[in-house]
Amino acid sequence: MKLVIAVVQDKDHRKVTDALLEKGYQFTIVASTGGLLREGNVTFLIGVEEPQVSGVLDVMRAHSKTREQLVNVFPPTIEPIGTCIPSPVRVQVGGATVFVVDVQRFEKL
Ligand code: 2BA
Repeated sequence: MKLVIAVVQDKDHRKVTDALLEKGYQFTIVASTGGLLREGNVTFLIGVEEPQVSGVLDVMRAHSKTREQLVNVFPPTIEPIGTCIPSPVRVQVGGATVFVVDVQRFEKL
């Protein structure tokens, strides 16, 4: 068995949820926050047998969009706090960031 861990942008999570349900996958949704942007995203935990992994990845590909976002980067400075000017940098976010890990044991107790 495999566990697919997929981080999806907030804007895409409903479409991904609907598509996973439609295809009959079982999953858990965890509210999460990106370390860089500090914005809400959604992490899906999807337990599947190995042959189903590619179907899950197809859903992620089909429903998670790549977007550009501006992030403020504060330059390292010796100026007093409050006097440095953040410079906005464009980063590309998404589609989905996906990890596929082996499940050693799966039980419903
Ligand atoms: P964030 O951490 O908010 O990152 C947003 C985007 O900023 C990333 O998009 C990436 O383009 C850029 N970024 C983040 N950290 C970076 C770094 N150290 N160097 C260069 N660019 C960086 P995505 O790659 O599409 O990631 C979207 C979200 O997926 C991330 O939100 C984070 O919540 C999660 N994620 C990505 N990679 C991860 C990893 N290796 N481990 C755990 N979570 C990850």
